[in-house]
Amino acid sequence: MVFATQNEKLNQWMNEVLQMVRPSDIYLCDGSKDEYNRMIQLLVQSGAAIPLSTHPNSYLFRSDPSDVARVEGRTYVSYPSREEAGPTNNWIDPDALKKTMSDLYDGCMEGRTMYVIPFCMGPLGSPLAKVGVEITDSPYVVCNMHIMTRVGTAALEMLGADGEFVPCLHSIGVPLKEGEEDVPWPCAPIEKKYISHFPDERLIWSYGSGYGGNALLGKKCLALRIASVMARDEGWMAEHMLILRLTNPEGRQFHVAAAFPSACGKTNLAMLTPTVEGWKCECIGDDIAWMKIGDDGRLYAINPESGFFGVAPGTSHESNPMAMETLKKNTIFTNCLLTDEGDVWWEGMDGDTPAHGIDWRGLDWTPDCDHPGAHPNARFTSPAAQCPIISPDWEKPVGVPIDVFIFGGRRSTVAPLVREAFDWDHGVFLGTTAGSETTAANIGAVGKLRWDPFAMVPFCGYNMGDYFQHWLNMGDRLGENAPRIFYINWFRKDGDGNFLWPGYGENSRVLKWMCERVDGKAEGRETPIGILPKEEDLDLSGLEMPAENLKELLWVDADEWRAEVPGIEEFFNTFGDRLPQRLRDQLEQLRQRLG
Ligand code: GTP
Ligand code: SPV
Ligand code: MN
Repeated sequence: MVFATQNEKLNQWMNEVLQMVRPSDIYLCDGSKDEYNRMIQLLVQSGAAIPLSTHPNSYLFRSDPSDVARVEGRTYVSYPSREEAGPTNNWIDPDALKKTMSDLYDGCMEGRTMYVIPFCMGPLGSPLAKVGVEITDSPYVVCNMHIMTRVGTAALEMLGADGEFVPCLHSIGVPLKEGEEDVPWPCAPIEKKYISHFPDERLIWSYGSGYGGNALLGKKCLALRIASVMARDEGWMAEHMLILRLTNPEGRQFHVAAAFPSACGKTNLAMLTPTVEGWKCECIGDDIAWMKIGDDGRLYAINPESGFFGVAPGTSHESNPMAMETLKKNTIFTNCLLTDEGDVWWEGMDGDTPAHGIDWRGLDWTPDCDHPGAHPNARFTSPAAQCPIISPDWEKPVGVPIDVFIFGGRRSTVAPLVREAFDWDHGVFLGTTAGSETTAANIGAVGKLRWDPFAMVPFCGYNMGDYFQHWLNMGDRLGENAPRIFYINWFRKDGDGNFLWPGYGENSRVLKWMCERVDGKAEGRETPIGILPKEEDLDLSGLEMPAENLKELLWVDADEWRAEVPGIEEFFNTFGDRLPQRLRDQLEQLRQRLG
């Protein structure tokens, strides 16, 4: 052992890994700026990082074309019994999976440095925070973890001599033999990639990918898949949700947590610039919420992360000015286009399209190329503290009290702009039956409608039938203090394929209606699928929108909804007797309301 920490369990685990992966060097991260800069310099020298002339202390990386997004097809939740993983997760028996992966890990860090990254998810000292330790052979991962989590000495201090941590083992899976040349983005072929979770042991093993949620193990692996299991066992919630604070013209604050599937608008909503007069938005988090019932019986949320790993394409001064400000400096860009001026560019950015650039694959690109210059899942990694509208309370250890939950997804038809659930059980039913068209955030087909309950299908670490029950249980415990539940769809399209709703900052109009509902100031209109705003309930002042668009956005077509019911029933049946009866009852009630 080259070094040891105060924590015996950690020392033991580091030793085990060391013997298995056999690196040429080992390094314990302290989390300092100096360490970050040294690591980046290493990456610049190797050619993996390209310094940008337009953004101070910012760098562009290009991944291998096979390693551009999460790989849900290679992501496993491993329990002794398949039943515990449930129908929405890939499953391999833990002994078999460990055997396969141990063989892959055997000597996998030869010729490389093994970095040990102690990190904290959640504000340091928060009663909701959890410590993890990631071991990786990717300096790119180290730099990203520096931004996305609280890395280093402070996390080790929190861990102390006998604290608990989640061990997160990561390797890109490309040992370097003596004299062998490295490539800018080493990774293993798809069939050797494994993103594995052993929830009973609170253990994560990831192999073969260097990208995003496959490799930054504090994010989806720890803060969602493993944390969802801890949350079930300990009586709290770990959700794929943004957190924001709205303040109305009278100064009353509302806290909103919203779950949309990947690349469906969380970062955009979290940094909303309201277009309705007098309303203010502050950002608390853009991807993950950990929530616990406080002493006053209300539900309090923290953001376990400290940075944004945001989708670049579509981000502009027009759509998300606060994100554009956030990423001006100290940012890592991955798979964007490099302009001839040394700037980054992506599709959907405002201003002129560059006449020439180097695309995300490293090839010459001009606007008449038949492929995008930036990969559709190109991302920026930026410190949350740099967001101009980050809430002064974003690191408050106890979190913020949630008033409103929003579920939603990307559906070009059927689902209206917004509706409110009749009550908690109906809200859980809406979350359970969330459907969305797939996006580039996962490797696979894009634009295919799939069920994505609570936007958690890729991220729930146990049988989702039990997860639905956990939601019902939380509602029972919260009672009168439970947040109100809404369901939105910003993505409904007209016959020509144009979005009917302008979206982005204009979404504040919908949020305003929700807050008025919470305050008992807006009446609404009962329909079989929930409470919708009457046309005049939405504040549309200053918005130019054809009247027929609004009609269509708030239209509930009973025939279309009746046609949804058998699909829901079929989906429910995949959970067998793990599906709570209360949700079957909800489906029956919907059927009856539809007549
Ligand atoms: P993950 O980081 O993958 O979890 O995604 P996310 O949910 O944070 O999605 P994000 O906010 O990055 O949005 C992804 C895409 O949706 C971008 O291309 C946005 O431009 C687009 N988008 C976001 N909000 C809206 C909206 O209100 N209307 C429309 N039409 N598009 C939107
Ligand atoms: C998502 O896909 O939901 C993301 C990006 O937030 S990743 O970190 O790659 O999972
Ligand atoms: Mn996400």
